[in-house]
Amino acid sequence: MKLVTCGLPYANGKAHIGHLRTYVPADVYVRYLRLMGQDVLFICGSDCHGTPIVVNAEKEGISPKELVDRYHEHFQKIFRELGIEFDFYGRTDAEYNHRRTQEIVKRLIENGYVYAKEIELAYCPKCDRFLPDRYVEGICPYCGAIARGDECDQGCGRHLEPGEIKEPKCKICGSKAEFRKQKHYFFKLTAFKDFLIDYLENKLQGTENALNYAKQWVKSELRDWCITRNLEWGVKFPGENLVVYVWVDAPIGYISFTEEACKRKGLDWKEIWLNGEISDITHFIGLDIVYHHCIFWPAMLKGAGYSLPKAVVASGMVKVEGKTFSKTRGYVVWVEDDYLKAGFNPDYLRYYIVNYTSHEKDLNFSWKVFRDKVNNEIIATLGNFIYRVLHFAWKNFGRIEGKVDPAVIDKIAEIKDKIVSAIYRWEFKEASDAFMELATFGNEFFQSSKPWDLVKEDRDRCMDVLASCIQIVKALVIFAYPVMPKTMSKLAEFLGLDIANTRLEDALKPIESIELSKPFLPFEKVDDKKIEEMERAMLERIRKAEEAESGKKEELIDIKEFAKLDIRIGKILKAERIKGSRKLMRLEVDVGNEVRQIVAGIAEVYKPEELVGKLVPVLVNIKPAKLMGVESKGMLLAADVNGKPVLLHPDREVPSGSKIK
Ligand code: B3M
Ligand code: ZN
Repeated sequence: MKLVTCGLPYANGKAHIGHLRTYVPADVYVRYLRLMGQDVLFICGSDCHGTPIVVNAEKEGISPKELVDRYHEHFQKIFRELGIEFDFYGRTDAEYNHRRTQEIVKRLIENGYVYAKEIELAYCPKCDRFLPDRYVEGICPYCGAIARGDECDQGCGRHLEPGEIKEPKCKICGSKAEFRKQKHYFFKLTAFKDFLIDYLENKLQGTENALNYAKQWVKSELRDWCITRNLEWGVKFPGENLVVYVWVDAPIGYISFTEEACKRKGLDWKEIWLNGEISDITHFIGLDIVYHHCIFWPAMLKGAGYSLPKAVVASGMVKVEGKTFSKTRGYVVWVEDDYLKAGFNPDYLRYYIVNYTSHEKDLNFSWKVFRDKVNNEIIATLGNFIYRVLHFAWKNFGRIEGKVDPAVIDKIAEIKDKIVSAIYRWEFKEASDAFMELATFGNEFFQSSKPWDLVKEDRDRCMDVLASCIQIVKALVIFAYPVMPKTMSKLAEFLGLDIANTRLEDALKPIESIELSKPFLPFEKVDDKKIEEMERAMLERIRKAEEAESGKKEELIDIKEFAKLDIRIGKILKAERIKGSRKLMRLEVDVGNEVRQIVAGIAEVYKPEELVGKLVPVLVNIKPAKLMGVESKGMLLAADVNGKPVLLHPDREVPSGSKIK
């Protein structure tokens, strides 16, 4: 038995095209394997724990469970509609996953791979709580970008350990967090270095993108992982008032879901997960969670004595209309609200995802490309051939009994081999290009055989040509079924083919005799108006997102807030450069009732001698700061012209200390 899994979606928001980028190819893979006669178990489930879920539930004023229930339903519905058929779709907050997680954590403790350590954690004094993961925002200690507590998501992408983040702020109330000590538990990832190097270099298979990243990381930066968190929602860590980190119980879902699936099918899950060193397990994931699957997860399995996965297949990232995928900026395609509600055939999107580019590369979704791929490839090449053949044969004969051209069988065999080879290399584009090649071959065969002439001149010969063409149709239905299951199963039914019990090699078995009824058009064209509508909706969303973004920056304030600024006209009495700084100037400024020392970043533009005697506006009630070790009590106001300051002066002589209102 082979196990195929997909990364578990967080039950935290709706399904979008980024999810499908992993789930569709995985489903296609499983369907092809089954057509090759393999026994496959295909599982997935909702990832129900972690701070994003707790934070979002809190925002909506509902319980985490209520939030999770909602999106768990949603994902199941989306998968059903897109023909992504898991044998079992579980959830990580279910009893079976709590049980398996606790069992594995206990084993890791028994085996000496977990230790306690006192660490300094971000703590919000105002909310009176510790701030795990996404409860805290601050600065990445590695690259200086703004980062979340557990991940530098906008900068270098590194995983951040609790306590690592700099300048932490509470995400709930916005106050400055402090650091407090608390005992937490760590998984000794560093103890697995040699094991991981060997596993990654000699045993693990999968796409190059995943393997290459993992090999680099394991050599450069392996650190022990803190596996406990201060939360209520999650799987309890034995003997403590803590839960395990979501990345502990989420992958363990792969095991507990297998158990549940096997229970229902009368199979033994241990044959997969407790079956010697490497087991026939393939994980389909997104490129952003390679570290978790190629490093953390195998170490955990090894430490607890479970079998290891055989392959990790990582899909490239998604772009939308050429721009980096982003939900907040509007560059997203929501599966339900954008795609399904518009009434498009789900098979079109499946084909697009699989056929746009190789699995490892970035996929760009564009509505115009979508239209072209549907109209020029699916319909013009594949659909047309199928319909033309079936319609012609039905209209002129009804029953087809003829001799299939051996060259046609050879071509089908060649295409079948191409598909098999591509699938074993996770090259889904190659597999789908192969059946399109067969459709092109079919079109040419039909065209050059001129059955419309033969039907008048030589009906037997015409019958043979049609038998060959229908043979190609049958092969196409079988070969394209994994990519377009909805349409192809309808066509299979039309041909009297039991697709659930069909094998790829059945495409080679000559059809002896077939009785046809009136065929249907397998595909519907995508029209330009509809595409324009989709584009307009997307642009509108992007515009709104931009507006919301700039609205945030240009927040309106009232006069009371402005009145808090104490801005006065000051007279510069003295100016000198600060040693060691190109930009900074030390000024002595008379602001009316006192002379202030102010440091201003104007030395690149102004000379000290041209400043003395000048009148300038100064913000006097700004908190004092030290710049290059020199205290500054006040801020000079200036116009910013391409990053360079231009000083402002009153229109006529005014007394220093004049207030600006
Ligand atoms: N829930 C989703 C992600 O980070 C995360 C995957 C878990 S797989 C065990 O893409
Ligand atoms: Zn960073």
